[in-house]
Amino acid sequence: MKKKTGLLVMAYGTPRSKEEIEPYYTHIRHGRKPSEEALEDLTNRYEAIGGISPLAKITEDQASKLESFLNEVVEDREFKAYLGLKHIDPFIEDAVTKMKEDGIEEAVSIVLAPHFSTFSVKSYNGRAKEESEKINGPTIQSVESWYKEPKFIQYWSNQIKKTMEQISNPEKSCVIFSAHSLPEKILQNGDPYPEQLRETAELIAKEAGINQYEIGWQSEGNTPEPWLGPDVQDLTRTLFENHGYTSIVYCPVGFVADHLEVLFDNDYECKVVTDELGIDYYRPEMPNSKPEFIECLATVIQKKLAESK
Ligand code: FEC
Repeated sequence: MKKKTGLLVMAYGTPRSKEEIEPYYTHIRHGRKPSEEALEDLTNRYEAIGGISPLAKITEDQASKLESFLNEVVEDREFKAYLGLKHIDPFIEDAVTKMKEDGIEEAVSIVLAPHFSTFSVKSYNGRAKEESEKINGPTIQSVESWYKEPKFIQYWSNQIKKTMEQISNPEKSCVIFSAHSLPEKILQNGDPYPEQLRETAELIAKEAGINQYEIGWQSEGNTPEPWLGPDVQDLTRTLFENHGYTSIVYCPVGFVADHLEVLFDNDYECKVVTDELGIDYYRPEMPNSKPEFIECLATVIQKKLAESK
């Protein structure tokens, strides 16, 4: 008999309509309503990428394809996927409750973000475990990070190689690997986030055979405290001034889907800078639910489950 296994897929979440932008933003701000001005600014950014983000659909697709793939390749388990979101329903807690209602006793969880940080993955996993303990729910084995999974490295190195073929003088190009910035205070407690991004970048660069690459941070929050830098836009200017690069290849490897932080912060904001400098902008395709990425996530899950055998 196959062992029924809950597959808890956790992700950031996004508003599914214009009306949901305010409650979503309020949740991100820990319950504090955004000002009219901040709300308008965010609404305008969603407008600029087509009204709402494609993220909701992509996340659902990633979860259901991962469930199907795992059910094809793992013989002794029957996986059922549950989507648990950080800032909008179905929340992480809802997913854990649903697993319990469905009689799931054992689950494995993964966050759709490769790098661990106390701000992100730790809080996703913590919320899932806390809810499960509260309701005497399923035991959850949580993947903590998967930033150096060879299939993930392979995905991005293939994308970079493909992009480089489109560039007429690749020797004058530079790749920027980036992730979402976080407040600098995370460093005080030795958060591994920046080091993990550096490792991802080194592994991809090696596999893709590129020497000119840098690490940047993007999408920083609107607060007075210092955030991890350099910001990708500032970095673009510095690289141009110091090296005269004629094209920049943006690889937002801290994200796994087309969403606001990529479609606006990279494809619009970074492109404004490259246009101003008169250089070329490239941004390889995001993993979304491409088969090779689903296979990558499945491998990460299988490795996690093998640890407890
Ligand atoms: O709707 C979409 O298409 C985009 C969804 C989205 C993703 C995402 C990923 C990450 N964030 C991370 C950290 C922070 C911190 C703050 C923060 C703020 C926002 C705001 C929006 C937003 N984030 Fe996000 N993030 C996405 C969307 N994020 C909208 C609010 C407006 C703005 O600042 O732009 C600051 C919160 C605060 O004030 O306390 C910190 C991290 C990730 C990547 C890991 C993950 O996916 O969990 C880290 C997708």
